[in-house]
Amino acid sequence: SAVINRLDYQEPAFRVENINLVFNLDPVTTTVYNTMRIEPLTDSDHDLVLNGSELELASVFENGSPLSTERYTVTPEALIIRGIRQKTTITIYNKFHPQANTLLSGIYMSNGNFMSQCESEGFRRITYFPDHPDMLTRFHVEIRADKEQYPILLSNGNLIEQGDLDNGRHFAIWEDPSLKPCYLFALVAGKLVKREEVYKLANGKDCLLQVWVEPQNADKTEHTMECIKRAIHWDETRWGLEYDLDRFMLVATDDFNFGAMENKGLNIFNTRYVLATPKMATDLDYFNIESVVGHEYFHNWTGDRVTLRDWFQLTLKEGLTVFRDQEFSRDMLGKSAVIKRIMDVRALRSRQFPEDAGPMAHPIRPESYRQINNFYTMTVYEKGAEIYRMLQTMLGKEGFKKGLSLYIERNDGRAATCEDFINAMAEANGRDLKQFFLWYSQAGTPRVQVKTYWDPEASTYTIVASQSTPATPGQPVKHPFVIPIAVGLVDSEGHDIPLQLEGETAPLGTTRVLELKDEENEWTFVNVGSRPVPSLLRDFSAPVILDYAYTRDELAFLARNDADPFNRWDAMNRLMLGVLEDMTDVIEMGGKPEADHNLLSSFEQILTDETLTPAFRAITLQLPAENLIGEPRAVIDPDAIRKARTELKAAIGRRYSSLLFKLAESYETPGDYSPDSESAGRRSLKNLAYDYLITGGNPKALIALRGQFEKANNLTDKLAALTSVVNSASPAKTNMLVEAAKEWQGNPILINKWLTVQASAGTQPGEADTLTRVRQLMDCGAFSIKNPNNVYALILAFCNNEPEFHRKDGKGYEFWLQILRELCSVNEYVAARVARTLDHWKRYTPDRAQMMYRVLNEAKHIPGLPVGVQEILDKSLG
Ligand code: B3K
Ligand code: ZN
Repeated sequence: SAVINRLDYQEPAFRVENINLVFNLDPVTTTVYNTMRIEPLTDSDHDLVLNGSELELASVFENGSPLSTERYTVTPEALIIRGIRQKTTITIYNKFHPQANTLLSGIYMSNGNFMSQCESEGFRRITYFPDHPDMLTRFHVEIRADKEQYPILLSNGNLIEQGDLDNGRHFAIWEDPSLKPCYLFALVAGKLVKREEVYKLANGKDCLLQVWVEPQNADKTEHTMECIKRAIHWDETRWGLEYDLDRFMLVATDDFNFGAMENKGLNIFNTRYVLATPKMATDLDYFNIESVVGHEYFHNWTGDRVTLRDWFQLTLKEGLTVFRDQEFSRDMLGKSAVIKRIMDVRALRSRQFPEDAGPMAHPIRPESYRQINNFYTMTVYEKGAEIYRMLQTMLGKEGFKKGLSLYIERNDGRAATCEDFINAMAEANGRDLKQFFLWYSQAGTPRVQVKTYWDPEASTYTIVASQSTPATPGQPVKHPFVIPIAVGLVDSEGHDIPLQLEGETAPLGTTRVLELKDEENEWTFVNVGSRPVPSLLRDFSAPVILDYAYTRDELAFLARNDADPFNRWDAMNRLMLGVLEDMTDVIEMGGKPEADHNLLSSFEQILTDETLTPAFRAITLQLPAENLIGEPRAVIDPDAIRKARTELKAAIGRRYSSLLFKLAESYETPGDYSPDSESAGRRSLKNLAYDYLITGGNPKALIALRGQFEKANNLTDKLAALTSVVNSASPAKTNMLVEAAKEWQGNPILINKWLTVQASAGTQPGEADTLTRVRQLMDCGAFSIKNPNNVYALILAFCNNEPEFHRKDGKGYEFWLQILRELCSVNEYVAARVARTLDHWKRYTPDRAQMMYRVLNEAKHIPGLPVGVQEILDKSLG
């Protein structure tokens, strides 16, 4: 169907003053009475368009009397009412079918409970309504349901009344005092148990906090509750933003299309971001739960109270809220804060940069879409977050905070645009942000090329930076961005030089943010008596690709000495990437690659540097992911890349075996499990050491890992052991997988991890290939194509397993097509995500590219192809 364009936005012609909903819940057919107080806003003769999708309309009334059929039209997508000239009351009686709702949008069933998901356009699958984010209204909701089956009835806001009805049914009435768009509506009903606590807000008011889960999960929500309290407190102290309702509820479900949802006062979460015990959640899970709980909570201000004018503004809430959750996690980490920055940049480079360089490239505020669900992307979220971070870097923390306060003050209770945000920032700081705003409209990752000149006679050091941004679909030519480049200069002793720019009277600090605004700019530092090594883009001050001709010696030097911990990590990462590129080249040419000695000695230095935290050492010594190695290559050959990476890992494992062993043993974490960053760091370094060792073929490592697998009191160690062994040649993996299945059975989150370990593994000589095993796992009883978590854990994990998915015989692509076909009739949103795994087909070896091209074209003929999937296929084929 049609393309929606940002510039076609039209102000609503009606206002919905309030809505009163009465639900009669039934899994097969649920009925809704929907009464809206409607006010026309213009004099002109507009029709009232109420969106509706897969609904059964029973009847329509105006002010209590049936509306004559001449006054309205029903289409598969809308109910259109004509002739509303003054304030009036419309009542609609409609039905829908929760159990048949496999799209998991609207109201659907999950393990016998009713759950809802409305963002972006799910509310129209519940009842007829102007389903646009700028349509703010007040909700009054009555839920009626069987009392025994559905003892708990929840919706947004405050519980006004509850009681019994006839026939074993009961009801609850909820009223949300806030104005909200319908995408923030939520309804939950079923057998749920809660953890609850009364928490004192900074303003002295009590707030009731509740975490609702299925009964078998009652004991797994302690961590989540702690995270909610931390998030509330952080938002109060860092930004002065307080919670505004008497209660905050969070509900967990196993059936969810993505991570979580910020419905006003009633967040709904995928169980994987809620449930945690030492035996079912890894350190990373504990950490991610904190960040997702924070994210959804922070939406209360950036998303809910200030919402969006239209979906094109998505990054206004998402980019900003990701930025806020990143800052939250960093603040919670204390002295290990840089770890979070490293993880975020790693994700940006490995998933957003490719998106920005591919056929789906779009600005953080897209100009058009066919299916908005396709635009909940790494670009809108993660690159978006970088845009807000750059503002904070340029305006300073205080300046940014002032701007955010002004933005919120002006837009509270309104549906805002990205312009509203930038204008507030600009005004609060007295700055012109016109050029900065290009970050919202131009796609593509800018490349910043830096050259440096040291003049020994004048003792000056000049930095010349130039920028260029590649063409992206629909945007052949780009204007220069404003790019904040944080710079330090490191002397030969490894110390930062105090920085004084030409024209300044005294040095000021050791890190400067230079603003690159033109195609090329230069800066000259004075009093630079010896040649420094530049530390560029500190803390990753802008989402760009930095080109600077570092020698390997310089990278090794920075990895050891840079005062900016992010750049220490980055230097090591660049060094490893460079070596891996070379090794891949050699393999592609049929040679035998060798590990670089500079890299090896840096590896050893960092490994043994006790001044660094174990967490930092672990993350710095992890080899770059395969897709990052592929990214800069002219043609991607996944086999060569995996081979190079495995060889390097093995070489390191062999070369430093005794050191790695000693280290692994000394970083055991005895005693009770705790997910704190210090203990997590120790585990991560230990498991990294074992992984190098087992890849190097060390038999003692296998024994140690089997022991760890059996005895571990926490999932981090257990899963790390399993993963390392499964990726090794050891036949021990078979038994370990069987044991894990026995122990994890019945816990969907653990079973998903079990599926992922297998879908991500390589094929060892003599074993059944990974694809065959994936097919078997689909039939193992623990997998359902209707459950998105299952699909992500098994299918998506396999599609991201480069050499196995991109097998030379093309069977991976046939599998992709078969799955896509099935998913199209089950859940088109999940289908669209799977479809995207081929969007880089052009980058691969010609034989592979051709086969991908063929299945992409075949996919276009899937009967009933949803427009969202079609949009992805069309763009991919470009
Ligand atoms: N706002 C939701 C995402 C909704 C996705 C709809 N396709 C969760 C979040 O970003 O916080
Ligand atoms: Zn969000």
